[in-house]
This record gives sequence, C-alpha cells and structure tokens, in this order.
Amino acid sequence: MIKVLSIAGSDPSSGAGIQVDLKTFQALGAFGMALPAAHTIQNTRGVSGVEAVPPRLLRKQLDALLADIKPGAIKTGMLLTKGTVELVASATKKYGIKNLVIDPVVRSSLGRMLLRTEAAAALKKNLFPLALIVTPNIPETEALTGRLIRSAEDRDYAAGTLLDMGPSFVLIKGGHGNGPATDTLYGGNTVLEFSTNRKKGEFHGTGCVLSSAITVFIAQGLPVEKAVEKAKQFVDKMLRTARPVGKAKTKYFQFLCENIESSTRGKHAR
Ligand code: PXL
Repeated sequence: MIKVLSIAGSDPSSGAGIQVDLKTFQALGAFGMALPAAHTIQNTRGVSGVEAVPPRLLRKQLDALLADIKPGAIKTGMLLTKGTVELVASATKKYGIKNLVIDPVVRSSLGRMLLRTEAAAALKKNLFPLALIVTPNIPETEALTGRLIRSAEDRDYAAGTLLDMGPSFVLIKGGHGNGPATDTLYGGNTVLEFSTNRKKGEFHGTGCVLSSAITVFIAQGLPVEKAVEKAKQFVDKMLRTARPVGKAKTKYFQFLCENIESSTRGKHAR
C-alpha cells in the first residue's frame, strides 16, 4: 500500500489545502493522511483569515502519527509560522523522511499571506535542505529569492539560487503567465520543460493537486522526472472538468471517477 501524508493548511471550501490533497491521494489510489498545519477562513471568493495551529498540538500529532506509520512520501503546503516550519523540519529528520515534497505556499491568489516573513526564512534555512523537490510558482520564486523574474534567464538564475538552498530538485511552475503553461524542472544535472495548453478561467488549488500527485508518484518509487511528468498530465486532465462551486467564478477540481483512468494509478494501487 502506498501511504502519503500532507502537512498543509485547511481550506474548508476544499478546493486547496489538506482537503484537496486527500482527494488527489484518493484519486491516485494511495492511502492518504492529512495533518492541518494552519487554518484558513475561506470560500470561493477567497481567504478572509488565517489562524495557526498551536505548536504543542502539532508536535504531539506529528509524533503520534510518525512513530506509528511511515509514509512513503510527505508533502508540505501552507505552513504559516516559523514554529510550524521548524517542527516539520525536526520531525522529518527524527523519522528519517527522505521523500519530502515542499509546495512553498506563500500567498493566496488574492494576496493573503499564508507564510509569515520569518517563516519564509525558516523554510529556506531548515526545510529546503531536507527536500527532494520544491515546487514554487513564479510569484513564490520571486518572494523566496527576493528578485523579480522577467525572462527565462531570470527564472534559471532563481532556480539556481533555490537549488543552492539544498533541495535535490526545483520545479518552477509557469502557470501564472501567458501562452502555454510550462513548468521547468531543475536538478539532477538537467533542465526539463513540461508544457500543457493553458485552460480558460481561474482555478483554485492547482498547485496543491500537482504537488500531491508528485508525492504519490514519488512514493510509488518513480524517479522525480517521471513523477513530475505524470503529475502534470493528471492535473491537465482534472482541469478539464473543473467547475465553479460557489458564488465566485473560480473553478474547483471535481475528480470525477470517469476521468481517473487506471493508467494514472500505480501498480501498487490495488
Ligand atoms: O493554493 C494555495 C493554497 C494552499 N493551501 C491553502 C490555501 C491556498 C490558497 O488559498 O487556502 C490552505
């Protein structure tokens, strides 16, 4: 059985965060687990508030869980505070987690901070060195490197800066620009591009679904390059049936069973 864990923010509208991570894990045939690292007040119109989970509670939950079950891979999403980042880093070391996928969530689409300034510094210092792969979008890459990205050269340079912080791979997601949606994977002495046609509309939770799918494929034992390729194909397929679910036009992933082909599942899934 493939077991995977998400340590991320809770989105009660369930289009992002631990809720959509669990849906993704389920869709891909893994046994999913989720530990809320922070809470958001949100609906389809956006995030109107955030609250941290008390570090004492989080530490007890992490210890209870990881002392018992060893996930094949862990992903992190919205971590909000420095204390939370540090707790996740120490648990990763203590329990010998090798397959750590970090989605460095910094802000919501409408600009609400989901990672405090001192937490961003801790993320780079304490968690990035433990990561197999970090998956920032362009605004997150800019926030983490402190430099604007205006060209492919700027992006390549930023990827080098992030790789120097210690992760084995960096996937810079280009989904927020124009033209085809191209994600670029750096690491393992190569640079690989993954392009898909841009879909019409605004989508919620795309980064969460992508990093969760990567987490499952890594836990299945696929090399990072293949895990990213398959995860990107999975997201592309799910984007086609995404629909608005509330008063805003933002589209949410549905994970319709008929769209989840058995080919997206690993051989260990059944
Ligand atoms: O999509 C980024 C994201 C991640 N995690 C949570 C969120 C959001 C965006 O709103 O709420 C919990």
